[in-house]
Amino acid sequence: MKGRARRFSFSDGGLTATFNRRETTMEHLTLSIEGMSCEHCVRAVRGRLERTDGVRVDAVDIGSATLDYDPTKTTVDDIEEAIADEGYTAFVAG
Ligand SMILES: [Cu+2]
Repeated sequence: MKGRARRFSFSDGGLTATFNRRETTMEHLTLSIEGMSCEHCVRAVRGRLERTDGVRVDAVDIGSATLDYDPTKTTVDDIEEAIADEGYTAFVAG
């Protein structure tokens, strides 16, 4: 019965899409960051990312950052620009 209910829900595309949006799918992102050289840089980048709407910081190290972001609130470009505002150059790793 459970399986049947789930199947029915999946066959209703509109309803499923609405439900998924409300769930909010976070995207994972790993950035390489040029220009970072010490703990001050780590704090500057971390602080800026934490103030960026829709971003949840996982880790910031010298030269890299990993985070999750809500694509309905921000974009990779916005995140890279925020880091650029702090004076560093970020790009998607990998
Ligand atoms: Cu530094």
